Amino acid sequence: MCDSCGCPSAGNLSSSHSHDGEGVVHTHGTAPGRTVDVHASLFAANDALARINRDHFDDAGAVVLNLISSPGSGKTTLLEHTIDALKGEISIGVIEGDIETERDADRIRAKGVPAVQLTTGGACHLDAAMIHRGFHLLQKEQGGDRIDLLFIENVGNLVCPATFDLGEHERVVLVSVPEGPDKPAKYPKAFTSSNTFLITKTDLLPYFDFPVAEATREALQLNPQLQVIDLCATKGGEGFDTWLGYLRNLVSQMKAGTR
Ligand SMILES: Nc1nc2c(ncn2[C@@H]2O[C@H](COP(=O)(O)OP(=O)(O)OP(=O)(O)O)[C@@H](O)[C@H]2O)c(=O)[nH]1
Ligand SMILES: [Mg+2]
Ligand SMILES: [Zn+2]
Ligand SMILES: [Zn+2]
Repeated sequence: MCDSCGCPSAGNLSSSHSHDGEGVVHTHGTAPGRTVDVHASLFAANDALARINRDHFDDAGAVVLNLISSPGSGKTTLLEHTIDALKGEISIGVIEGDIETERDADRIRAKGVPAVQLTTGGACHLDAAMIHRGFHLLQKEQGGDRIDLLFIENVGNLVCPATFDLGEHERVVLVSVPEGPDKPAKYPKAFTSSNTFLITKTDLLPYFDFPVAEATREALQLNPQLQVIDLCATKGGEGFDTWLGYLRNLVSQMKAGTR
């Protein structure tokens, strides 16, 4: 998938070798058994920067969530409605990741919340270095005002973003009802590496074959620690309230120093 970023992908792998997803990638055209450990250092460098990011976030007292999903699962829409619901209560900032355009950051700014748009120019994920830059830009834009809750909206992609630690405190994976219930089984790393699984666009359940209980069961089989919330961002309701409660709880824990 990812020629520009060199993430582990089927195209990089020899079919005769397994791949652990941790950065050991086989080169094209080499004889079976010859491997080049070209990505271990890339991931080690990313992880080192992610630790620095986490220290920055802790020092600033900001809880940071990394949202990952396929394109169009409803990440920005969820943020827009979350901002509306928490305005005046929790100070929010957003770092947006896309391959091109400022559009998602513009949508967030239209809600009166500071946003930094990172455009990757081709790479299909954000990495810790981009977030380090983005966080300092956001702090500058805030002019020293505190951010309690920082959302990172990753590039729409269920594969590469799961492999890059950004230094976030919580990783949230979204699957929308029209995408189908088989995504946990097909894209396991996104679910094994996440804390929370949001099933979005539940207003569309009458029109799609999406057994929520089955998708939840498959996700929990992969990761029993996952918190699963099904919600509709646009119409609100019980699931959306659960999401807001989850965010409020994270912010309270951060302020109390219990996380
Ligand atoms: N019916 C319904 N549509 C929704 C809901 N949430 C988002 N949408 C629609 O889904 C489409 C994509 O929403 P976005 O929020 O832009 O999705 P995204 O995940 O941010 O997309 P990328 O940034 O491109 O990855 C838009 O047309 C939204 O109006 C929902 O709860 N119900
Ligand atoms: Mg978006
Ligand atoms: Zn990538
Ligand atoms: Zn720094």
